[in-house]
Amino acid sequence: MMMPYLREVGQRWAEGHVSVAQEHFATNFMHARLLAFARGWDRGLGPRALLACAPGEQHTFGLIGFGVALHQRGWRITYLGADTTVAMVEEAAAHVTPDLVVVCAAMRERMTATADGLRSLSERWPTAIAGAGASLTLAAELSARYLDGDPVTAAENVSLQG
Ligand code: B12
Repeated sequence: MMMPYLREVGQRWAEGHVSVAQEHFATNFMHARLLAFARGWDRGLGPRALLACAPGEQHTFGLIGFGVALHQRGWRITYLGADTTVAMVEEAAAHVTPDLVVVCAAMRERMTATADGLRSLSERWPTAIAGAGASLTLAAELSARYLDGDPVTAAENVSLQG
């Protein structure tokens, strides 16, 4: 419900119908609403996913939506949020021993800038990349899994395939 709305805001913003202030208001509002759905998502007995945006990446909505959808399917979520270094992901992974690490970016450069780190991350932990900056080709280069499609469909696939 919120994802198409955001696209519309972005579109209208790009076309000049929405001011930067309105767009900031809308995104901050949306961020707070999405995180309200996320309450308690680290609890439970199911498998654990560790979620992070790539270094420099501020687009968190897709990742939060994915976390909410995955928690609804019984997974526990550890969420590191925007602009996360691979070292931070490694440190968190050592603490929570995730069943899946997901790194997300809207732009490909954010992934490739940290390619070596992501490659060594995926040697240690089951790692997937997602978002518009990810692709099947890039995932293959990083020896990672690619989460195709929208966050809800991807959560469904992960929970079905493990
Ligand atoms: C909200 C927003 C912001 C917010 C983000 C707030 C937040 N906490 O997330 C703020 C204001 C911070 C922001 C900043 C910027 N943004 Co912005 N933003 C958007 C906007 C309006 C919506 C993005 C969004 O969340 N959509 C909802 C998600 C779910 O949909 P989606 O992005 O289309 O993703 C699809 C898939 O990629 C996938 N997906 C996405 N994430 C994930 C995660 C998982 C796990 C999975 C499985 C799938 C998945 O699911 C979606 C549906 O298929 C878009 C405009 C638009 N029309 O999309 C621009 C947009 C993404 N932003 C853009 C840009 C350029 C920027 C800035 C560089 C602007 C600037 N000059 O400062 C900065 C960069 C910040 C940074 N360092 O990362 C561009 C990106 C263009 C590109 N790809 O190169 C867009 C497309 C706007 C545009 N038309 O130019 N932005």
